[in-house]
Amino acid sequence: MRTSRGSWSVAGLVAGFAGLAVSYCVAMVLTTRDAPLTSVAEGVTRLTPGPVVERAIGVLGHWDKPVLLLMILLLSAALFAWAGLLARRWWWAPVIVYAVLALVGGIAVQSQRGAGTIDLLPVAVGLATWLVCLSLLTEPLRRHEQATEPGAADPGLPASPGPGTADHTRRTFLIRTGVVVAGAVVLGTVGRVVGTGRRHVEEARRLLRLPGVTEPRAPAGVRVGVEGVTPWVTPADAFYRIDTAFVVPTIDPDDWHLRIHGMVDREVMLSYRELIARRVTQAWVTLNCVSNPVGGDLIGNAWWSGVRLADLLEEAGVQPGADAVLQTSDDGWTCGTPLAALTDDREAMLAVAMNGRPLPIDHGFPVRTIVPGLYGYVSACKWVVEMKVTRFADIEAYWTQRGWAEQGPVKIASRIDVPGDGGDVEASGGRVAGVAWAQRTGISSVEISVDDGPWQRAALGRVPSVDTWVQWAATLDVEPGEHTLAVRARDAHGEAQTGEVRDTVPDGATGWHTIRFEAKETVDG
Ligand SMILES: Nc1nc2c(c(=O)[nH]1)N[C@H]1C(S)=C(S)[C@@H](COP(=O)(O)O)O[C@H]1N2
Ligand SMILES: [Mo]
Repeated sequence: MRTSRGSWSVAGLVAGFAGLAVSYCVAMVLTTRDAPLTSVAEGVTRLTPGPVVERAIGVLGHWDKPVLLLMILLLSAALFAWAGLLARRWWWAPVIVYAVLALVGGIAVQSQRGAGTIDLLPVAVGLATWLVCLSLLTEPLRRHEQATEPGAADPGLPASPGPGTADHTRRTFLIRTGVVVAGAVVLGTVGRVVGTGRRHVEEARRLLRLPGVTEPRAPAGVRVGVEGVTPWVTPADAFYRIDTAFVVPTIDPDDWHLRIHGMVDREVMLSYRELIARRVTQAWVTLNCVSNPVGGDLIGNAWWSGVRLADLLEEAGVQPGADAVLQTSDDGWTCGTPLAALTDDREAMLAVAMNGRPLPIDHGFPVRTIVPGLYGYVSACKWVVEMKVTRFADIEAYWTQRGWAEQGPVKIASRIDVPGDGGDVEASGGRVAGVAWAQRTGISSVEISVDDGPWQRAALGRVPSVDTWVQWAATLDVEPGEHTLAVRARDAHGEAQTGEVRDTVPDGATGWHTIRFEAKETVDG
């Protein structure tokens, strides 16, 4: 008995749809963006002449998109089945079919607005799934054919295979098909649930109106006016992102609650509506990550709007002996924040908006904590849902369990933005610039040194408070050729940024940012 052509096309179909399901799931988990198949549909719509699209919409009405998706699915099904059939003769033939399909998917994904390399991941994972599943499913079919084909058997062995072999390979094929189908259904469903939740919350976020939240207006004089220096205000979509969430929590504001408990006189339970009905506080605060290496870019400056934590904690009535607040995120991440930082006069807040808009989901929507002067890992809890007033002696938090320091005050630091490492500058009159920060204390001066020479003062931009970074700029006058440039800052207490080189673990890197550059007679442009 030979295997039927049917089994081979079923293998192709099942492997094909498993790949689509996996790519869909990965796309939903990764981003809000459409799955590759949907991107292809959008690409087809974009490439179709306008009048044809209009006619189709005229005939199909709201059904134009489902019908197009269905047509693409049917075409894919035919190609998948064909790939399965081809596999019977030439193992490499389906690889070509899949490669072409993946290429089409990849191009469609990349042609979307704002697409990045990461958007190719669903396509790549889908392609890998096709190859693995197809070989899994066709392997028993191949064995079956070899076992049952006369003459194919090893001449040294008895001519006819044992009676169980054909049954055995068929059973293997059926079991594997079942497993692949079940896996695809599960992953497809997971993708759907994740994707729907995210879209729903995106919609809720878009419709929010936050009273008292104003547009970010950078104060006068913050910019030093050197081209290439990091913008003083970091747009939300350029703001660094650090979290441990594989799937970002998507919380409908109507479902959000914050519980303040532990060593307090009265537990506080707060809904989102109650939170945004309170008095809004707003501040420019520069947030940075303890894992930021010297010269790194895990730092950003934004206009945050929210509710002061000092007031909320006062209402709860903090009991004597407490020195910490254990914050918990909706995704289970925790951090321990010094109580004093949440109750003194700094603008420690439950932030609901970033740069005048509701927080982006990735940055903690609907509510996160912002505490000026502390690294994010001990303070800036995104998707915060619980605050327990407690003692450091009694708690451990996510990163402190993993070797990072319990306390995480931001260290004095400075960075060269212009020129970039290895860049060119005009030897005489060329401008160099960057940023420096010492949140809570403020920067009093920034100095640069060329080739380890004497330190020279840079000019500083203005700042609205001690809690933001400051831009600096200086003018060079050096011989043409290769040089190094180093920068160091001093805080408002007169403490100088240390040149001692230390790693980010356990409480933040130190050392002077130093780059190489080439001084030229003239730089074009
Ligand atoms: N829920 C949650 N909040 C978190 C984290 C996290 O992993 N999960 N990471 C923290 C760290 S280490 C930093 S530096 C900041 C980064 O905030 P951002 O992603 O908005 O820039 O968030 C903090 N809040
Ligand atoms: Mo961080």
